[in-house]
Amino acid sequence: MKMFFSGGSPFVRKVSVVALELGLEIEHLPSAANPVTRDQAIIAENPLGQVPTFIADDGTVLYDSRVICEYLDSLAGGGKIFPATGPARWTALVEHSLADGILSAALLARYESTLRPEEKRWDGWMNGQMDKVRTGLDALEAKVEGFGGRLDIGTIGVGCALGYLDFRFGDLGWRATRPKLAAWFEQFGARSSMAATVPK
Ligand SMILES: N[C@@H](CCC(=O)N[C@@H](CS)C(=O)NCC(=O)O)C(=O)O
Repeated sequence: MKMFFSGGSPFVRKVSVVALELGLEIEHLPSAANPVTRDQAIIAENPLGQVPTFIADDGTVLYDSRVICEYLDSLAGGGKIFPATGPARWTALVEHSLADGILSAALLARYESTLRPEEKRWDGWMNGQMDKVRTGLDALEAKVEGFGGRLDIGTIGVGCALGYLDFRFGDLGWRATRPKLAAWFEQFGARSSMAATVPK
């Protein structure tokens, strides 16, 4: 199994954490994913040119991170990271969507401030994306007591989203008004799968 990899991508990190938790090994393929310059090696496999893009042992190409994570879970027998049925499944999937939504907004904000030429930047756009991050974090603060010691695609997604905010938005200060989320992340981030994948 191989995956186009970027050490700074929170979506790649999510796949890596799932693989580690399931005891699966994925070879890393170098990548230069970028929405402006675009990586033709990835595009040859995935027209969206994004990481993570995954190539299974039988050559099947999978994207995006949601599909790859579910595939890995199925390789490990299923129902381990994605609860198979019932309320636990829908809870985890909605948390996963919320975490990915926070990440998508944060990533768009980052592209705005690092890729877009300064004279073309639009504060309203940036503020809207960062407000999405804030309202998403507030919702997580309200939900986090329900996380308990759960390890599933919901909690892994949230852990990777918080890790990305610490990595790229260190001055956001999200912990100040979200003490329960901060306490949960302190513990969850200490898992060996999370410690082994901290972005550099
Ligand atoms: N929905 C995708 C999002 C992946 C994504 O946005 N990856 C970023 C890196 S963090 C990327 O490849 N950006 C380059 C691009 O969008 O062209 C997933 O869950 O895998």
